[in-house]
Amino acid sequence: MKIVLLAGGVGGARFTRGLRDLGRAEGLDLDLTVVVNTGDDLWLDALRVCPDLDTVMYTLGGVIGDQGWGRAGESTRVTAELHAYGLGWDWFTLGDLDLGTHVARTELLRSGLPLSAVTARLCERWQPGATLLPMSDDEVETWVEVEADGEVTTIHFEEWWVRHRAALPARRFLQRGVGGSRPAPGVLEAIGAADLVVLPPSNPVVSVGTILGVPGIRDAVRAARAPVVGVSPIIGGAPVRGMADACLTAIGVETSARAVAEHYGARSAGGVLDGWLVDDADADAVAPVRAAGVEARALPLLMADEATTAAIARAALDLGRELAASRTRH
Ligand code: FO1
Repeated sequence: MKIVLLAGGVGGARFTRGLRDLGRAEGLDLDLTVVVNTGDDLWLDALRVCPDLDTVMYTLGGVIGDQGWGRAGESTRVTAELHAYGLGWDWFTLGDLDLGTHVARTELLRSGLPLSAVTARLCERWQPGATLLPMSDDEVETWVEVEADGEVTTIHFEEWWVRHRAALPARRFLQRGVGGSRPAPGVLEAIGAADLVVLPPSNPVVSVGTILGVPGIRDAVRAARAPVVGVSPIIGGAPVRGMADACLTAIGVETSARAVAEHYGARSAGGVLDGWLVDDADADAVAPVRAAGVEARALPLLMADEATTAAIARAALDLGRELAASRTRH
């Protein structure tokens, strides 16, 4: 069964790990492709840093740090040296092991390889059990237009997210370079060949939204023969982690499981969704989401442990199967 996931960082990575492990545990023949957001990417200390690609790669490779990014068992001697020279961002930690990845990636990029080939090369070491594809080989960066001291400026997403903890009200998100960007090789083909497309509980604005903003990807998802099932990143009116609420507010979307489903839109009404999973706390969203043309189910969505995560992955597979069956009946 070919499954394509459009993922950002922690939520998307953890869900994908749960789906992979469910497949292994139950002997399901899952062929997973993760199309990963690269809008968080940045040049720092002359190195290309790809936060979401690394979070997915490290999580599936079993070496993710406890905080959900970077490496387990990390040290920060090199970054301390860089800060001593007044280089880098003193509020953004590049661990020593993590720097190994950034140096390797930058070397491979400078040798002329596209990001998709570099990602495949790095994954040879980590054996993630899924194919990782950047959404594009072209540089696309999310910048945030903010107003500080009465002055409007734009800062890189990571500065807004990490330095300011998304506390500076975002006026707009700008995906620099997205207009001329193309889907990375294999992205459109994977979506077209999929038996199921999943929007895991990643940030709907700056992760999934950025992926869908690459010319061609939204249309490919809308045209997919596979059902498209999303998992709400909002439980009980709040994001599970991160600051997706600050992002949703910035684009005028209410922070609720229902509003995010409506933001993605029903495929039958010009959007991308056929199915939507909400937490039991948001069971009251099921009826209105169904009324909007998206089949919905309520179940525990907090990925607190492997068993719960597996149950959510199972629910996504089941809903996808039901949607596929109902579509063939029409
Ligand atoms: N997040 C933080 O809150 N503080 C950091 O110092 C930090 C460093 C960092 C380094 C590499 C990397 O891949 C991710 C890092 N992150 C850090 C997380 C990052 O902000 C998120 O992974 C995504 O960009 C948002 O989903």
